[in-house]
Amino acid sequence: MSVLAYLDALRQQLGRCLAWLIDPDKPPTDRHWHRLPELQAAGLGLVLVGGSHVHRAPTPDWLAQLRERTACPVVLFPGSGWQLCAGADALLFLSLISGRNAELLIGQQVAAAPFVEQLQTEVLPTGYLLVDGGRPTSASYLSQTLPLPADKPQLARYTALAGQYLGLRVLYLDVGSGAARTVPPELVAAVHGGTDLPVIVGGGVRRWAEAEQLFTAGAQVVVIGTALEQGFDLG
Ligand code: 1GP
Repeated sequence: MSVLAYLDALRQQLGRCLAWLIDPDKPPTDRHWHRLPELQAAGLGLVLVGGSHVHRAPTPDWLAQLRERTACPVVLFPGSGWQLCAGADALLFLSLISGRNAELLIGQQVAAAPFVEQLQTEVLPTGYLLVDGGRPTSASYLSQTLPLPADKPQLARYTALAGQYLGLRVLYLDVGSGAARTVPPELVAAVHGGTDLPVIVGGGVRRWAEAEQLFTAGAQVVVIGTALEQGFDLG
């Protein structure tokens, strides 16, 4: 099954899964691998690799090891074209549709297209919506874009709907890594209820209860990165 078919099936069947975001600058250690069974029992369904501010691209060897150890699809989440690497199951081909920075809407995508063509990896056309998470993050600073206001769920919904009309197949709502708060569940609900696309939500999730709220609001995938580096509490 393709990763897109998997995400579409989650959307249609009201399914949900956790995604573990791995920063290639901080590859997993034994401490993380020991927690893998627990994460899998909690519904780990995807492993994302990448980020907006990383210094090291993944390597094909490293991705191969990851695929051997997890059994979940390994999906690239590249903050820029130089993070592209062969050997993943799929690639989130991102366009920052909440912003008005032409480079991140279409410019870098044009530059990356010849490399993506060579990867022979499933491409997931993904609308990336940066939402205000209470303080500037690497994603907001580096993208030089204004995040969507967290208290304007309809604005987020219409942004997502425009992405759907443009042909995007996946939505990623993000407050950015290490944000002070998560995407508000009301905003997730507006986007989920107002579009037909699978919704990935990430940024600032530190407790299981927060992930549960986002799932209940309509997220198909909740991403956890920083908190897993620091010992996310699944209890
Ligand atoms: C960031 O959505 C991801 O792009 C995950 O954020 O590191 O805060 O979990 P955290």
